[in-house]
Amino acid sequence: MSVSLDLVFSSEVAAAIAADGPVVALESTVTSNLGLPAPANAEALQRSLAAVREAGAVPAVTAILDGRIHVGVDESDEERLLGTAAKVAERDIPVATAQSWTFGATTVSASLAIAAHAGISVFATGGIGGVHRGAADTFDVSADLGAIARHPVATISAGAKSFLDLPKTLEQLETLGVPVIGWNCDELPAFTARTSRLPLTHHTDQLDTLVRIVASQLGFGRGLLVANPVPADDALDQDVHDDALQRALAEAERRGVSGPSVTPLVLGAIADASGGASVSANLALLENNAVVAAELAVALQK
Ligand code: PSU
Ligand code: MN
Repeated sequence: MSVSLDLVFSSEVAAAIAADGPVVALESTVTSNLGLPAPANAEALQRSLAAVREAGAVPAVTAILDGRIHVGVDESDEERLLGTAAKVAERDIPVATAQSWTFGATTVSASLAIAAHAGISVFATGGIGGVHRGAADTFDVSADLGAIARHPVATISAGAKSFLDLPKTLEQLETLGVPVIGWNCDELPAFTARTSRLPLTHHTDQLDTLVRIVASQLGFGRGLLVANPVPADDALDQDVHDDALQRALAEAERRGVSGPSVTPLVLGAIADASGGASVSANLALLENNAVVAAELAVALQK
């Protein structure tokens, strides 16, 4: 048994990498049954793919399909990305491949591990995982944070998911040595809200500055977070959000969920409690992050 990783590239991604062209990695949890409800999941996928292509880059959705690690998914397999999945964080990848999981949906941490291995420098998602509320007791801190620190890939997100403990998430990112760069903002965005009111140490609105920051950090073999707020017109009304969040957290507690099940359950409960308003904000921020990621990938390549 040789020790090596077998990556399956879509034809589009293989061609882009061979030509040293711009590529943007995307996760597959958000479009699976663990992420957005149908048919918003299909819309999220198509809007993200189109946004990356329109900005001149090639999208590389990462996923485990029939036990193989895909970097970019050919159109004939796109439908599978909307189906029932097992959640695959970075540590689950070797098991998902060895046991030939039908559809392992990659989280941020798994996508970053795969992107780094494939030589892709930019990754877009919606909102990263982070330190959960109550983490002082549960120790529940998303593997996303360590993966962002460790892998030489720039992550573009609308900050971290709003149901997390955002001050502790920022502290943890600092501890891990992750630069958090506000893109056109100087406070940490809160996923479907434009701001958490938590100030960021670093920000820029200049693409050439962002490119130099990313190139420098990736040069150290490490990653960083680019925090890109949801477009103002698409942000979820703050009162609707806060009310939905309270109900979602109560639901999670009542159901007694823990571990990897927390994020999908709370996001689903916020969608229900906000009458679907969180879903349209989620679609807009995913697309917006894909655009910025593609612009960054194109500029990095120059
Ligand atoms: N978006 C969703 N549902 C999810 C996630 C995103 O609608 O489950 C995923 C992301 O892929 C993120 C992960 O990386 O949740 C974080 O999960 P955890 O808190 O278990 O680390
Ligand atoms: Mn967790």
